Amino acid sequence: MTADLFQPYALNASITLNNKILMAPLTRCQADDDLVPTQAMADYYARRADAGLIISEAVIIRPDGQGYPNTPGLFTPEQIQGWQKVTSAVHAKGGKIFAQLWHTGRVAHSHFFGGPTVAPSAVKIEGTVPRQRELAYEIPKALTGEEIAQLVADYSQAAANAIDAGFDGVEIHGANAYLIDQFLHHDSNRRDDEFGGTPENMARFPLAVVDAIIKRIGQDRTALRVSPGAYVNMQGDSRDRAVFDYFLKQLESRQLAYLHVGIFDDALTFDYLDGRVSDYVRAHYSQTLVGVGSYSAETGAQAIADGRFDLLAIGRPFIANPDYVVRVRDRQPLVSYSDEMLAELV
Ligand code: FNR
Ligand code: 8K6
Repeated sequence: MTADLFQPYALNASITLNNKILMAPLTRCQADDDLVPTQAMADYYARRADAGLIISEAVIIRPDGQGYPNTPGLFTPEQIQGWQKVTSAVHAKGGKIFAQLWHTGRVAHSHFFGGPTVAPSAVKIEGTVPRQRELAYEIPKALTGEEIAQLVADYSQAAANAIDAGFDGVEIHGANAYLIDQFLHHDSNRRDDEFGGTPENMARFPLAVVDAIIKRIGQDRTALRVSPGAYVNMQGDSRDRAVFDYFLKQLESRQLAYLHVGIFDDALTFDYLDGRVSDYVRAHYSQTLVGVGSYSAETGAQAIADGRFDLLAIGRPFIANPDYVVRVRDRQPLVSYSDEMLAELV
């Protein structure tokens, strides 16, 4: 059953993956204090180069996108050079790597950049920053139309920087209740201008980011992660369904490299999506879909065989097993993941 995972897969005319196992994006908070990737990070990614595609940990596009300590950036020359070390180490071992482009929106904290935090609307989330629990989340400043246009330009520049840094492409982080996702859900988007209120308006900024990046680096190198199901830092709202129905329909014409579900456990069901997120997206989007969320190689291969998605992303098991692909291929036992493993890059 898992043999099919080891078949090559053509994302498009320019990129063919060696196998169907992707390393999911995994924030590790181990960049240096200038948010520059380190040699230890290059070694960590190189050890995982036999994944069909590595999706990098989320990378902030500009300072006010930061919501956690020591998350790497892609907006200074030093950060671009740091990533060059990572991408050349991965390429030297025959691997491929996309950069995940990130702005946390209202999940940012002014502690990291001097404030203010920005979001579609001035609605804060409850709680405190992981790893820095003394920092309570703040009421964000609602973005102006001009500031939204600047964000689109900054995403596009970060995509160009990713290509300069040697990445094979980018995955736009449109998932997990961060900035782009905040525009797509009614809980976080209360706007009454052209960026809120209707599905067309709520999808306007996300589509502008997608289109600007496609224009800059090409559709073959542009991918997107989405979370139609609200499960973290977001309240679900049945009206969100119409927003994603519209958004996914619009994405069909963009010919992205792939679309990736953002979820921790794909067994979760959502009333307003009539079931699992992956099944909802598959029913509304016909091109390459990446499934994820508490799968094993066996259950993921079964889901691919059943036509539920095309490629499998693996997260936590890849932290515990740098040689995950070889272990699955050779039927060797896996090391179980535990949260303590996050302390160190192995
Ligand atoms: C994540 N996840 C995540 N997702 C994302 O889009 N960008 C990110 O930077 C991160 N960072 C991150 C860090 C850590 C420590 C964990 C555990 C998870 C979510 C991840 O990509 C994946 O969707 C989930 O981990 C579910 O897949 P697994 O782990 O069940 O295979
Ligand atoms: C610890 C700093 C790095 C954090 C990066 C983001 C990682 C993930 C944690 C998000 C919270 C997970 C929520 C899981 C919800 C499960 C729903 C059933």
